[in-house]
Amino acid sequence: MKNLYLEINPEIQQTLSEGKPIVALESTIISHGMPYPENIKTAKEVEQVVRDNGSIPATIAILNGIMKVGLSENELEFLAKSKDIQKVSRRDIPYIISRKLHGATTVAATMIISQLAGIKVFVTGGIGGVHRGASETFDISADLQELTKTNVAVVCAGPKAILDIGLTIEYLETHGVPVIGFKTSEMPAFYTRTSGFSVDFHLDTEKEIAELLKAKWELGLQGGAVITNPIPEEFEMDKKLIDRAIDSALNDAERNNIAGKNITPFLLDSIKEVTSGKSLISNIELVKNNARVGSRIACELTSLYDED
Ligand code: PSU
Ligand code: MN
Repeated sequence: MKNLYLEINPEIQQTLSEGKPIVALESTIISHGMPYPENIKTAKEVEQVVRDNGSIPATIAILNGIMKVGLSENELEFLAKSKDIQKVSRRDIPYIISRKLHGATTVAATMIISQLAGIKVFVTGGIGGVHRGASETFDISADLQELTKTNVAVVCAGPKAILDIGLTIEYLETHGVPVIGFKTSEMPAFYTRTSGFSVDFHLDTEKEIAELLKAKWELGLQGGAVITNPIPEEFEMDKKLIDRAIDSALNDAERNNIAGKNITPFLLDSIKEVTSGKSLISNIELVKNNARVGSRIACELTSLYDED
């Protein structure tokens, strides 16, 4: 049956039917993760990096209540500029659709829509996780739950250090989500290449990662995988600077009573201010780096399925 809520653009439709590689991209990072015009510039560049590495990019969002897979330049521009775009996670999808509103999709929502479209690899900057102080606030991103049940691999630069990385790892372990380090044994922390925590599995090639994913899904082991790809050294931030920025951002958030879905965008913006824009540059570069690796993983995965 045709899904009337889902619209896949012709290029993606064609690529899907040919069984060629596709990489999904999220839109919260555009609407709520970066300011204009850096957001639109980055969105376009990231799509280009995906193409340059062999896959077709499918940026995902909800527009006028329709889940769109693959956006036009005008649609990207709209997401980057308009103030009318809500941040949409799993919980928010039915409301945004039934009210025919616009939504930028988080990691969780983008995974759901990717799976509906038949896309297996998804690239973002950082995943949500267990927030610091979660034992009091219960603030655990819906991204983690999604990874336990939706069969999409997420390529990221690790959880941001604004989170409790140790608890995020514990949560993923409990729920059986493999965390892979691409060419690293240490969990990267978004702005920095290290965190002091280990990943579960260190793999050095995109092909090995594709083989792990294929084995997981052929065995019917439900859920995704987190592929962590450290920020390139030249764009890594000074640990002291970023730690100070995070502490100040967290204090700011508390003083302003920011909670729920507003906290991640608030912290990102506050960190950008405190680091005089340095964090934004790192953020842009790490997403492009993830796009390169994700695109190659998608290619390897397609070749593995072609061999069957
Ligand atoms: N990490 C970033 N930039 C972002 C986000 C995470 O570096 O914009 C977004 C992603 O869309 C992620 C969401 O899914 O924040 C998590 O929000 P929450 O913690 O409210 O679930
Ligand atoms: Mn939250």
